[in-house]
Amino acid sequence: MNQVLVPDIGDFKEVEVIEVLVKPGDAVTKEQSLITLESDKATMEIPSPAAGVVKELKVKTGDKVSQGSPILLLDAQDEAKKATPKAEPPKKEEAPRAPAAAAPAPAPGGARVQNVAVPDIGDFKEVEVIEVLVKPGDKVAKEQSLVTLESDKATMEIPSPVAGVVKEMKIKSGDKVSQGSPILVLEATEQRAEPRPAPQAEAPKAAPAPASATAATRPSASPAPQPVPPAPREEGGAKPHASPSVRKFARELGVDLAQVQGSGPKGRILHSDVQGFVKGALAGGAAGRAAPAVKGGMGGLPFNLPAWPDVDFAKFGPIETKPLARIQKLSGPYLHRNWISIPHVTQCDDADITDLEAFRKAQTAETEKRGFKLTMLAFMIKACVTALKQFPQFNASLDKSGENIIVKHYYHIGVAVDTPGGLVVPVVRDADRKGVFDLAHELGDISKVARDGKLKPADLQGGTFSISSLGGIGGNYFTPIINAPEVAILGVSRSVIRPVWDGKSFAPRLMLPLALSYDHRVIDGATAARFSSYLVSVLSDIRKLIL
Ligand code: CAO
Repeated sequence: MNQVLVPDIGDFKEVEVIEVLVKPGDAVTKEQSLITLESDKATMEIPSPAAGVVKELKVKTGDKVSQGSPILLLDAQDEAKKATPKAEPPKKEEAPRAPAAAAPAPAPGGARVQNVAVPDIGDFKEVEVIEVLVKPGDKVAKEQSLVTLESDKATMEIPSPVAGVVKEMKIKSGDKVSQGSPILVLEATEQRAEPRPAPQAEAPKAAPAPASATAATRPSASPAPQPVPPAPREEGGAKPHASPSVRKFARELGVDLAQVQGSGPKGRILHSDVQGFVKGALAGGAAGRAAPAVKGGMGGLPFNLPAWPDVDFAKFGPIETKPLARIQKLSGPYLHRNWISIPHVTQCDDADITDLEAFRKAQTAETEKRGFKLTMLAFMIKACVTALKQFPQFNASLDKSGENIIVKHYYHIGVAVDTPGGLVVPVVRDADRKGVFDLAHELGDISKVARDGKLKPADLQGGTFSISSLGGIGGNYFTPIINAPEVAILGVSRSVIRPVWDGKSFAPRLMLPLALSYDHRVIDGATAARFSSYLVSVLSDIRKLIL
C-alpha cells in the first residue's frame, strides 16, 4: 500500500484542496489527477505516482495541504509498488531549486540591473514560451507575471522577482526554455531582497523533507513558478484553461471560469475573455431590468448558475469522445450568446401553398431545362421580402446602445445551409431586386459553394433577415435561433396535405408549417402575428408577390 503525498509544490504552503477527483474504490492510472490545489497564485493538479486502486482518502475539499501532506492510500499495481512514488518530494540535493538569476550589477542612478532567468520549474525542460506579457520600457511590479510557459502537462507564469523597468527581452513567443534560461533584463526600482533560504530548507510542516542545510538557496530574484492545469481535458467537464493571474482575476470578480469562452491559444482563457464575460453578463442583467442593452463580447452564462455537470459517462456504459466540427466550435458561442441574450418568441402558422406548389411544379420543367432547381425556398425568400417591406421593423437591428433601431432599406436574406462541416448562413443579396428564377439559381450556387466549404467571410455578412428551411428533411415546426444582429428568423418545415375547412366542407390543402422567431425587445407579439399572417396570405395567393 502506497501513501501518496503532496509532492514538491514550490513555495506554496497551506494550499486549499478545491477538488477531490477520485474516491475509494476508483482505479486510477499513473499520472491521473487525484486532487486540485489552489492558492491565490497557482492552481495545480496532483497526479497519481502509479496505477492502482484508491483505498482511502486522506483529504477532502477545503482542507489545507503542504508538501508532504498525505493525499490518499493507493493499492498500487505490483510493478508500481516497487517504484518510488513520484508524488514524494524530490531530494533537494538532486533538485536544487536555486534559479539562475545573474548577480545584479549597479546601474546609473543607483538602480540595479539584473538578469531574470527561468527559475526551478521542476521536471520541465525545453518548455515553450506561449506568451510574453511585458516589453522593454514596461514598469513591472514585484510578482507581476512576465511570461507564460506551457508544456503538455502544465502552464506556468513566471513572476518578476522585484519591481522595476524592463530593459531588454531575452526571449520571444515560441522559444523553448529550461531552468536558468534568461528571460529579460530588469532595472530594479526597489531594493532587491536578500537571498533567503530555499523553501525546502524551511522544512515544510508535514513534509518528510530531506532538506539539508547545504541545500541551495533560492534568491527571491526567482519566485516559484505558478503551475496551472494544462489544456482542457477532452472528456467530461473540461477544466478551464487559464493562467493563475487570470484565475485570480476571475475569482475576484466572482466569475466561474467554466462558463468563459477562451480565445487564446488552445482555447486558453485570457484576461480580456473574463472582462468580455463580465461585460456580457452586465449587459444581460441590464436588459433584464429595464431598457434593452445589447453589447459586444461573447457574453456567457449569467452568474450563479450551477456548474456544468461533470459526469464520468464511462461509468454507465461504453463511450467515444469526438471533437466538435470546426464550424460548430466557431458558431457555438454565437448561437449561445444569441440564445441567452435575445428574448425569443416563436410565432407559428400554416400557409396554404396548394396553388403555389402547383405553380412551382408547372415551372420546374422550364427551370430544369435551364439547369437549376426551382424549390419552394426561392418563393419563400420573395414572400419574406414582400412581408419585410410591409413590416420594416423586421428588417432592422438594435444599435450597440440598445436604445435605437436601425431599419435597413436593403434586403439581404440569410439562408441556413446544412453542410458536412456544420451549419452556415450565406446571404443572398438584394433579394428584392431579383426574380424567383434568379433567386433559385443563386440558391443552388450558394448552397453548393457552402457544402464545398468555399464560402468567403463576405458571403456570410450583411444579412437583414434569415430563413432556415428544413422542409426538404421533414418535421413540423421548430424554434429557430435569431441570427444577431438581425431581429427575426423564419423556420420553414415540410409541407403536408391536411383537411382544411373552407366554410362548407373539408378540402385537402397543402399546408406549409412556418415558425417565426423574433426579438421581443424590438417586435411586439401583435406585430409578429400580423407579419406572420401577412406572409401566410402572400404564400397562399402569390399574386400578392407582385404587388
Ligand atoms: N416542404 C416539402 N418539401 C420541400 C420543402 C418543404 N417546405 N422544401 C423543400 N422541399 C423538397 C424540395 O422540393 C426537394 O424535393 P425534390 O428532391 O423532390 O426536388 C427536396 O425537398 C430537397 O430540397 P433541397 O433541400 O435540395 O432544397 P431547398 O431549396 O428546400 O433547401 C437548403 C436548400 C440549402 C436550404 C437546404 O438544402 C438545407 O441545407 N437545409 C437545411 C437548413 C438547416 O440546417 N437549418 C437548420 C438551422 S437550425 O440548426
